[in-house]
Amino acid sequence: MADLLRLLLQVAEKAANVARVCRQEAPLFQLLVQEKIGEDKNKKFVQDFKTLADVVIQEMIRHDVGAQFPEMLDFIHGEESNKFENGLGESVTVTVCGTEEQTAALLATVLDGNHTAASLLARAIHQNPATIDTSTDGVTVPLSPSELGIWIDPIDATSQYIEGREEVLEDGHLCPSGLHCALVLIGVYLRSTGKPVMGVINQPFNYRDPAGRGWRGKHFWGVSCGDVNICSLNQRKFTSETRRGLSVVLSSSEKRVVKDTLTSLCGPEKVMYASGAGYKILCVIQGLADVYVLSEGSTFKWDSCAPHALLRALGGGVVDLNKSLQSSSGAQDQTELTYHQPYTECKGADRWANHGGLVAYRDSSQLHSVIAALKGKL
Ligand code: 2IP
Ligand code: CA
Ligand code: CA
Repeated sequence: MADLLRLLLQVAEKAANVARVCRQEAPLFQLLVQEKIGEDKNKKFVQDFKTLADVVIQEMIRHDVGAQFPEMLDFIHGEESNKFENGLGESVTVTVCGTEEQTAALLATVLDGNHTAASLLARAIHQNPATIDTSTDGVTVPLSPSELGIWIDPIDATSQYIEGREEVLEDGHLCPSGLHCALVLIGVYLRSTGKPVMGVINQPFNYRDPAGRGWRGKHFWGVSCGDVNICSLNQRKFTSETRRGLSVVLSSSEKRVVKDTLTSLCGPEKVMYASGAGYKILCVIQGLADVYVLSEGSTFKWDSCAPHALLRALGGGVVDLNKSLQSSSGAQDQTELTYHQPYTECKGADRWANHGGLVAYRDSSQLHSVIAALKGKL
């Protein structure tokens, strides 16, 4: 299934192109923003935004993966529903059509007849991106498409994507907010057990091209199944530098008691804050923070599946925080998040929430320190 990995890397790059095209023209971007309503609303935000870019990206990924792996088509899920309402109150189902012209015509109905915007989007959807260097040669993945399902978050950290603040990233430093927090997340899980086995993360706004040709992205991938554990990033060696103490990354909206407990455990300079659930897990993957703790059920399967697979490939993982606090045995494998079963008592997006909160880690001894510190506090 190395061909699935290569396809996901290509389609994530195409998704990143769409995300960049949508930001390039302010009037186009304004057109794309629509308020979320009803059960699909992420309760965390007073106002959450659903963009046409999100819907279009998710449908494009579904289309491209389904074309090559038809066995997977019914198991490709994502954050967005593909029903979109235009300015006239008409409901349009967004799909990727056979030709660029047909897709442009369909998108024009969502964009209230704005053919310029529709053509720009359709071109990005149907264009094959420049081949990216994926260095996946020699990777073999012992899985078959009929065993697998996919979770897509077309754009994570939408609020940062919409706000659009530009930051220059420094190597080895966590940068709390800005466009670079927006990520395309594609995670693959085993239908039978719900374990995450493959993940692709694309960061569409990693740096500005020095030749002035706009934003350039960066991609990360990982595979973890059986004896195969490979990640595009190397496992960070524990040097004296990195041993200096545990660092955590949190959401700025995290509970006081969690902030205080972890500040006592790590020291104030080792507690950092950043936007985007996906970006915070990526910080752990990159070694910019050791652990990400979230005490609320405000993330979903599509937020954690892809980065979880990369962490597993690096010897870490993502556990359910509540389950870990309750478990006496410390049997970590029992508390790892899984991706195949909905909470049937919930409705809408909440069926797929990570209700018990989470802890993302690379090193299980650091996970244990955090769990021990938080026991009895929540
Ligand atoms: C959001 C996004 C938010 C995050 C929230 C996610 O996904 O990643 O940034 O909140 O949990 O569900 P926070 O930044 O406080 O961690 P989306 O942007 O896709 O709605
Ligand atoms: Ca998200
Ligand atoms: Ca999203």
